[in-house]
Amino acid sequence: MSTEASKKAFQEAQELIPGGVDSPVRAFSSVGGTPLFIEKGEGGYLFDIDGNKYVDYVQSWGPLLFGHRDETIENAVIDAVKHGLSFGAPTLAETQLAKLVTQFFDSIEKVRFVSSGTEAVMSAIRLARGFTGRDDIVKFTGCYHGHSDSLLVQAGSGAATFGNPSSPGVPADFTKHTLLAEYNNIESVKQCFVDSKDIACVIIEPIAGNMGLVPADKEFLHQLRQLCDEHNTLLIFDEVMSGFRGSLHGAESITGVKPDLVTLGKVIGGGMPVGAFGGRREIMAYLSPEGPVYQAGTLSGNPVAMAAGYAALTKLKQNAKVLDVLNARAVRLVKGMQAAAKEEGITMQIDTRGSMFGFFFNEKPVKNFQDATESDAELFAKFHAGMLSEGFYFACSLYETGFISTATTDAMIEETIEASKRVFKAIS
Ligand code: KE4
Repeated sequence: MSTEASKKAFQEAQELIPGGVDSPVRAFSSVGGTPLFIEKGEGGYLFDIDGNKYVDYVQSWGPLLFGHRDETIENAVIDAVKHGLSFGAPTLAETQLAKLVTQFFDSIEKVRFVSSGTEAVMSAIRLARGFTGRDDIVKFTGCYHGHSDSLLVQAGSGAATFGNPSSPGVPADFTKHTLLAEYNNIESVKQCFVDSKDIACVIIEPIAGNMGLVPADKEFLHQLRQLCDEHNTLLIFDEVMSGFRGSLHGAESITGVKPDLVTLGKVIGGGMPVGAFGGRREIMAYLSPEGPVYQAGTLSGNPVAMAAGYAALTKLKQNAKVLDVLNARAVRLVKGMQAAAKEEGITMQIDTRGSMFGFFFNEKPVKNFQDATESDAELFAKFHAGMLSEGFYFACSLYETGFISTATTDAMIEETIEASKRVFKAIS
């Protein structure tokens, strides 16, 4: 399999774009090798500019629940484009998508659309601070909520829960209001409420997908809800990745824990740039122009993006069991690969939620970020490279999640398992 054209394209791109990519994870830094430059996608397949074909388990990091070039979504976009690309004025498309989103999520009574998950989370945090009149927020180590300043935080020194910037360019002042807790550890959250009496919100990925796939324990989420209620602190579920991927009606529908605000993205844009945040009517009423908390965006609610998202969610509304079907395939895939790994003496921790799947090369179950960091990253890199050479495109970091789309056939799953047998034999 030649990737000469990608190698040449990557060199050229690096002259003009930092790292040759427009988002860091795409650079293959943690797995090595050259990122593939993609020519096109068709159904469950990606094709690179060298003409190689891959079964796609990344699906643009989640948005493409219906695979590449889904006919319904593509036609909706083409029709929308023929009416114009953008108006900067309200359109019926926004109200239509808002109606669908609020129908799917009980906790979302009103919603605001933006152009990315980062923008959705940044805005939801500002709204929570404005609504409560408090400044501090709590996030969990290992959860990723986009790249807004107050969320680019790493654990502070020692037992202190207050975070430090995880990136240059973020002033310490911008992160001194961000406290860090440990995922699935309610005692660490209680400590935050000791260290601060001014917590506006706790934000969590209820099905974490950015430390690998690590779902929160149901009991932990119930305790989190109770703790937030005791302190009049808002609970924000960041479902930018897990929304419509882990469940159709939100993590609240599988855990029984109702958040105050939810952030969404990816699937709700059908592959086009859409983010959203929504929640209780009384909270959303604080958002400009109805309320005092400012938030805005030139391309927010873009009619072409709304059309793609509406087509995608309408397909979901017509196919309520789709995630059950995709979960069966996800389970088959990870169990098949786990068995293949075991044949070669390799231990693989596996998990799935809906159309999401994850695995770690780790001797023990992964319950938080610390556990995830103890996984074998070197073996992951070898697995990734081996599967790529066999024509299977997995996420290029062990801290990501894999996805099954409606275009990922049973045959593809079986071919993937067979290829993994060859790869595990080669790398063990
Ligand atoms: P975006 O700004 O990338 O649209 O969304 C940020 C975001 C917010 N919240 C969660 C739970 C997310 O997973 C994300 C983005 N996810 C990553 C994949 N792990 C996007 C891929 C990338 O950064 O290129």
